Amino acid sequence: MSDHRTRFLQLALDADALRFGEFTLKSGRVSPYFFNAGRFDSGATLATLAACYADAIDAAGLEFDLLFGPAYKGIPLATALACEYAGRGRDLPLAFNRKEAKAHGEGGTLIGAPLAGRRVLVVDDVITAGTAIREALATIAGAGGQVAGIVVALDRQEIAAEADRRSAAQAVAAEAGVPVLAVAGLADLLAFADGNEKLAAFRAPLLAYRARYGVD
Ligand code: OMP
Repeated sequence: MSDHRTRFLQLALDADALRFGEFTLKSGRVSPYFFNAGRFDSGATLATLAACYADAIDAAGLEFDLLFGPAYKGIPLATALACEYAGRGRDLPLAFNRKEAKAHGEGGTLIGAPLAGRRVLVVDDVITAGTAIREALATIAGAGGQVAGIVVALDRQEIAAEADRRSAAQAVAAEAGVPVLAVAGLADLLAFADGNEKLAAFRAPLLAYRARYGVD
């Protein structure tokens, strides 16, 4: 497993961003694990996380010229990533949206650098069925941006529906014609759990969940 995957999974465990038990997802599925990116709640954890994102993006060789963080969880993630790239000598424009349009002041739902004519990299926390990502793609298209790719910390690698055995990430990538990258996926989590005594008890429920909802 590549270094940024292991670093990310260890960080997520240490920050309690990755938890095991019984969780009902947005899709209604009951999952034995949950990833809560809201737990990356300090400067140091966000900086470490951003370095993992940047390593995953650079390893994929993706080309883009603006970072977009969908509200809400994508906002600190894209911001931290912009700071990480600045530290690596690349000053990238940054934009994000608000969920409720503002009727006064500057108005609208978009904040930050203009998207028009730019190759946009969407930075979000997790992809399950792809609903949140599809909303972000519509926002970017509406603002005249060109989506260059999507990066999430965790790809849960789940089928979107019984009729379509592709993962949501695969379906979104095909629809949008751009890569969907992840720092780590469920397969990496299982490999990580293999060598980790504390996670040994969670392996069986994770495998059962993957057998039910995971990509083939
Ligand atoms: P999709 O829109 O189905 O891709 O799910 C992404 C959203 O699900 C995230 O933005 C979260 O609101 C939520 N979520 C998590 O945060 N962590 C998980 O491990 C799973 C989910 C989820 O509900 O599927």
